[in-house]
Amino acid sequence: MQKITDIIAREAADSRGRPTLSVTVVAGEGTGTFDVPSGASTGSLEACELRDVGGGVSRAIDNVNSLIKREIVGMDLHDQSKIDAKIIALDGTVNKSKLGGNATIGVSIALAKAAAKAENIEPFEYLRQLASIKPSRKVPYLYLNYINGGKHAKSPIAFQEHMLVPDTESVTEALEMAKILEKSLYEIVAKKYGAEVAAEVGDEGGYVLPNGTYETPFELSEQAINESGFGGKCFIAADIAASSFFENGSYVMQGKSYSADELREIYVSLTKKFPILSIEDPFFEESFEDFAKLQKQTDVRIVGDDLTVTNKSLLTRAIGMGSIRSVIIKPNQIGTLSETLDTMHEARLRDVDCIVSHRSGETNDDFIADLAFAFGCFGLKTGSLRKPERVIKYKRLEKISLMGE
Ligand code: 2PG
Ligand code: MG
Repeated sequence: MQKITDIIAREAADSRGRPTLSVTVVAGEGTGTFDVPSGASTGSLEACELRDVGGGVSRAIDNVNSLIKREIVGMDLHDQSKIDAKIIALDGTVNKSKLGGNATIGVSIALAKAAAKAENIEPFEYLRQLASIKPSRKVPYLYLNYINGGKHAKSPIAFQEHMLVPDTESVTEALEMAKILEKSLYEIVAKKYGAEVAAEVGDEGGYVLPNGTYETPFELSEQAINESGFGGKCFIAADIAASSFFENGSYVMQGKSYSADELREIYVSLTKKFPILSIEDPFFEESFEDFAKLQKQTDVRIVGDDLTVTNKSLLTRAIGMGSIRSVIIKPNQIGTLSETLDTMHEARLRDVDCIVSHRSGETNDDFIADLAFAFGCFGLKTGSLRKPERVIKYKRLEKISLMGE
């Protein structure tokens, strides 16, 4: 037994410059820190991110430094599930609104990192001791977000993310391809919109288009793939984040209203035109049936994010209704590592693939790369190579994918 001797939360800044928590768990030689990320297009059933009236996180920090610390200090560092259960009980709400999901996930992941350190193993190795989850791939696909829209950029493009997904099992090769694709996309955007526009960077490091239709990002992505010589070797993936433009029962893009059926037709036509691997959150977050209708009509994998918020019961519902073939995994959506692993386990039992994801407000923490690699997840979605807090995660994935080779 290795007793936890201290837990400390401090204030840090995320990639948008907003306050967030940095939580450290200490147990002798084992010290682990997790810097908590923060979403912008959040699902309404996500774990609550506790913020002060002015947007700070002092209440969440106090909860770690007093309430949680009081309960957890003295417990065994390796009792991840017991400690998470204790935190859940201490919170006592359905959405971690008492302690704050940002406080609880901070402690929960810092704990796992400290335990890995104490054992002198990598976090991905420790994660494999905590759960056994059926792999989808040897190494996750890189979901590189190169054109930002929706709530992540000042752009009329309603769809939030347009990603390039190199079709390879080598992270090194995928990153090499990404650099070439990025250069080519830069030239395409600069030629079409000017160098100033090409220099702009959205929340996740993507280009920000000043005009165009919902089809434009797909056209530019395909052009970049072809001009880079990667035709047939690189997919396109999209996160629509449709809840962000759902108004009074319809979807409003650039002043025009669309019904769910009309939007579905748009997706089907896009999948026929472009090499699309997956479409995330194509409809409002409560529209399980619309997701299912689309999934029935296409071979392209439909992905739940705001729909499922890393919550096992919502995932079970989505699977039962045939709404999705893949699910986004974001630990801070549910608030503890044990619940995250439980949801991932359930997904793989039912043959749904997991795509581990960052948040639009990120930190330099690279834990999600370990999470995606540990269980051979289908994908790691963490922005573009144009922002350092995203690059860190891809580089970590590359490093651990090469260990033992
Ligand atoms: C998403 C995420 C990450 P946010 O919708 O998938 O890309 O965005 O963190 O703003 O919820
Ligand atoms: Mg999403």
